[in-house]
Amino acid sequence: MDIYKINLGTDSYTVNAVLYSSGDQINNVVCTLDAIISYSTDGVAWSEPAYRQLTNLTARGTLYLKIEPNPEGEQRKGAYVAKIDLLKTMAGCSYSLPAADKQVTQDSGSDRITVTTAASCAWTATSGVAWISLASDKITTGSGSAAYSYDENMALLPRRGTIAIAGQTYTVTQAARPLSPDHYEPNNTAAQAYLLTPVFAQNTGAVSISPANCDNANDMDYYKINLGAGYSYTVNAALYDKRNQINNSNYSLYASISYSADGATWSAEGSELKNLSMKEGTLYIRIKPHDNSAPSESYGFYSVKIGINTCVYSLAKSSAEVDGGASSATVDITAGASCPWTASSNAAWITGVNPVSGTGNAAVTYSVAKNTVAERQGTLTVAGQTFTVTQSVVAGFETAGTVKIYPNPAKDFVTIDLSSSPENYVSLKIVNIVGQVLYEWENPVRKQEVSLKEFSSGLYFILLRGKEGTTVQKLLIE
Ligand SMILES: [Ca+2]
Repeated sequence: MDIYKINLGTDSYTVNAVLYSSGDQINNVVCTLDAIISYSTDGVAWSEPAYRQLTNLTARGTLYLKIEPNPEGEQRKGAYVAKIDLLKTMAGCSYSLPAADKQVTQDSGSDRITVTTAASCAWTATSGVAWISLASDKITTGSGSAAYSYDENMALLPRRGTIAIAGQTYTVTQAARPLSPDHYEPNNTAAQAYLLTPVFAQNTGAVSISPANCDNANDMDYYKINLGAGYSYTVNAALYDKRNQINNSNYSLYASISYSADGATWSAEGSELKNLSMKEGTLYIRIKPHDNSAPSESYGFYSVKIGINTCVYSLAKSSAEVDGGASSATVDITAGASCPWTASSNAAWITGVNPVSGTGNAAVTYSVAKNTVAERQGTLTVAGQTFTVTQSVVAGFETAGTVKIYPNPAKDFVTIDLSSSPENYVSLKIVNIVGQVLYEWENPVRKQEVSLKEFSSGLYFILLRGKEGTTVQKLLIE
């Protein structure tokens, strides 16, 4: 628990403290703690706790405020915000307000409260509930008015909120939302599914279902979206209901959502649709009561917010040229944040593709093996596109691809095998690093074992002279 104190001195103050906690927001800060607030004038005896507001306390001396987790709350740790208004009591000030009980409809709206007082008399207004917001928290001096707005009531019961204003309590009563079949009805089967038409801006589409309801425990609501040909899609749907409120809403239905690509086979029921990968065709969405035997939450209002990304994938380039040595390289994918892709090699010499799948922008790494034979091409399939790798042959002395020389490094002898080489060579020479010829074989064919007993250890070159030129292979003698 957190205890704060304010030293007020000998003057008398009117104090209003507003607590923002879970489900409640101030300036787009989402407070996560389910909290209560109480006060004390001596730090020993505490008031009954309030969930939202301490209204129009009269205090002097030291005022203590205590904020602690609601012992019956679901979120017993987290963040909160409290705002405290202190207004010095001014002798001779009286404030007159209109009739203190305002009736409003279930829809959102706004109004203002007029306060009449003497020119030197100050006053403030604070809301006691999350669904009523004051336009300003400034102190007004003299007559004036306090503008406020209220959210729509999505529940089947009326609700009552208070505004502490000029030392008085003003009450706003908001009507219940009558439960009758919503404007999407009849949509009780897949065949009757209500066609939603998302509005697209570039690659992102959005559509909302609101206000909607299950008007009885057996009401199932079907919707559909046509996804055009030529693209793949990622679909997300947030379901707002009794367990997942948004912006101080008070939906009363506890709902579940599922989807189908054919209107017949349905996914498991859940609380949202997350990153569905869809092809062209019809996406069906179904909302129904989570538990149709649960009294009080098996019917009522909900809303759904659907976002669709048309997945377009591009690669930074469509091909790469690499040299003959073993190496690694990357290819950059550009894709929407939730758009899934895969990457794989179509060539045995291109390996180590990493990562092999992902979503959104990424760099995919691949490795190529050393190429001693001839220039070659292979492909990767990355995000559905073909990426071509052209690899040259290793340069220099390692080009005698079809000539087998083993062991290498060699010790007492080396076997030179030309039997699988298509070329007829003129000569084969073993030379040391200064070019001295230490072994020569005229018109070499098939296979020869060469004794290395006379060779000291070190690096040598095997020169194979053919009709087109000379190739070189290194030989290491241990
Ligand atoms: Ca319905």
